[in-house]
Amino acid sequence: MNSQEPQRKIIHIDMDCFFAAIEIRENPSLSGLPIAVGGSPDKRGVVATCSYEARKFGIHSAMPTSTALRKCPALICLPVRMPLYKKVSKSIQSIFREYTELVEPLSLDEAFLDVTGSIHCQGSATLIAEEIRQRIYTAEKLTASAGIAPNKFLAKVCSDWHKPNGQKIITPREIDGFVKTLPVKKINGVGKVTEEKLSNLGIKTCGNLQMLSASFLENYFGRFGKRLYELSRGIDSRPVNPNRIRKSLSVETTFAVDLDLLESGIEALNKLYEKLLERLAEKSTHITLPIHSLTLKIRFSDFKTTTIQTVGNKPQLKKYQQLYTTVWERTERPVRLIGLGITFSELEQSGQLELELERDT
Ligand code: TTP
Ligand code: MG
Repeated sequence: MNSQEPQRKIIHIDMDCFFAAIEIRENPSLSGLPIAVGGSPDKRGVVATCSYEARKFGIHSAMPTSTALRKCPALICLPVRMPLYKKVSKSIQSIFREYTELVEPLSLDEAFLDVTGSIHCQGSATLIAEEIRQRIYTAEKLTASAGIAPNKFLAKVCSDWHKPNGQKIITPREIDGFVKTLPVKKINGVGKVTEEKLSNLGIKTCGNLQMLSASFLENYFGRFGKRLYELSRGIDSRPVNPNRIRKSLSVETTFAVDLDLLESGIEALNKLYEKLLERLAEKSTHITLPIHSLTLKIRFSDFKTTTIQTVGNKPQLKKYQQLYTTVWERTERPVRLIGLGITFSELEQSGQLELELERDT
């Protein structure tokens, strides 16, 4: 970081069990019970979120509702009421904006705030976070957790630390000691695969990670290696960006019955394509970047997921159909979910050749 710049004060706020907490607020008799909000089990829906009582049974976001019910037969499953959650989201965001213009929402229930120059609470970020959480509670009867740190990475890690209804601060002096014991999986972008790769090298904590040189990490992990080098030292210079530009858009659907014919898959894809066009039209006023590629996601009956992508500067049904046919001919396995996506170019990427990328999860 440039030593001329003032030390930044970043707050990351994250609501506790957001959808579930709202449902409990609306119907307090649900309080203390295992509840899940999401798709219904007979339509093969998944859990969007669940209460802490439900989490004790091992239930989590993205788990099929049918699995969740097996784990906890007493689970109360509620449908998603998006308009209600969006209203609450607007309300909390307007509270954030009373403290700073520099608010970067990450989702309906989560945002970064840069309060470096704030005059509120004598400029104390800790007090600002406390006050904001109190204001949210007063206005919405919902609890939030917060992380306060000199950068986004650490603030986000901290907001999880004393969840629910808690907050944690890391001062600049505490960074070195904090990251030493921080598990590498806490780094955003370190998923199961990277965690295992690192574990094979004997690396479990950011402290361990610091022993690897920048050039080794770059050779081993490519561009992400540089980021690992910095984050393991608690360095993150990304600014809080109040006008974050959308980088992708997608729609997906899980079928009531697996699709085991190419024709039925294409038919479903055609329908989904209409939905994609609608979403694109809805969001068009927020989109400022050109389209760069088209993505097809397929989840098979065994839950294996494949994402395949092709370059394109506008949505084209034919291209999605071709991608689907390619994947189908390769595997011919029953399909449980189809997703269609569009990626916008981050930088100028003109002159690129048609390419296909594939990722299996
Ligand atoms: P999260 O903040 O990840 O989860 P949460 O607020 O429910 O719980 P926590 O206390 O651990 O923060 O996500 C916020 C909301 O976004 C969540 O209530 C539901 C929705 N969501 C989905 O719809 N699908 C998902 O896979 C995830 C992770 C969240
Ligand atoms: Mg949350």
